[in-house]
Amino acid sequence: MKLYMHPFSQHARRVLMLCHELDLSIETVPVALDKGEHRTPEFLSINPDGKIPVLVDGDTALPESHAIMKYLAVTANAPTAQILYPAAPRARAEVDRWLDWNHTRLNPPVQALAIQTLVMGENADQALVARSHEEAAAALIVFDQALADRPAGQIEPTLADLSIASTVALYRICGGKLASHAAVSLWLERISRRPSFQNTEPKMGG
Ligand SMILES: N[C@@H](CCC(=O)N[C@@H](CS)C(=O)NCC(=O)O)C(=O)O
Repeated sequence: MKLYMHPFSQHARRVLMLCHELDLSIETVPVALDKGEHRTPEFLSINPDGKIPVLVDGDTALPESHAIMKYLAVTANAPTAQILYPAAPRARAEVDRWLDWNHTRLNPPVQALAIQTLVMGENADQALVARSHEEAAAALIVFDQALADRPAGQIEPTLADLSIASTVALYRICGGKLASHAAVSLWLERISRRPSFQNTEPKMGG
C-alpha cells in the first residue's frame, strides 16, 4: 500500500499515526504541493480533487483522510482495531461524530491558520488569522468539555483522537494556545507520548 502525502499535512499525519497504531507498514510517496505536483495529470488520475492524502491499495485509489482511516481500521487484522474503530453501533457512532466534528468545526479554521502563518508569511491576512484563532478556540471549548466528561478509564485512542490530535498539533505549531483548554492539554500530552505521534512529527524548517 502507498500513501501519497506531504510531511506537513495534518490530514496525512493522522493516517500515518493510524498505521503506527495498527503496526501497518505503508510506503509513503511525498507530493510536492509547493511545486504543484498535486495538479499534474498523473496525480489527478488518482484524485481528481487534487488533494493529499490518497491511499493506493492495489487498483483502489482512496482520497479523504477519514475514509482512508476507516478503511485501514476495518481491513487491518490488528488487535487494537476494535478500540480504534469499534464495531458496536453506539461506540462507532461516537467515533464518527468526532471525526465529522473535526472535519467541519476544528480543522477548517486550523487549516486557514496554517496557510496564513506557515505559507503566506509576510502576506498573511491578519484579519483571517485573528478570526481563525477565535473559531478554533471556540471549537476547542466543546471538545474540552467532552474530554472532561469522558470516562476515566478511556485512555486508548480512537480514530477520532488521532484525527483531532493531528489538527490540535498543527494548531499549536501555528501559535494556538491550549492554556484555557485544560482537558485538551492533558489529552494531547498523553497522546504526544505515543510513538505514533512522535514518529510522525513534522520536521519544520528541517
Ligand atoms: N478533506 C480532505 C482534505 C485534504 C486536504 O485539504 N489536503 C491538503 C493538504 S493538508 C491539500 O492537498 N491541499 C492542496 C490544495 O488544496 O491545493 C482530507 O480529509 O483528506
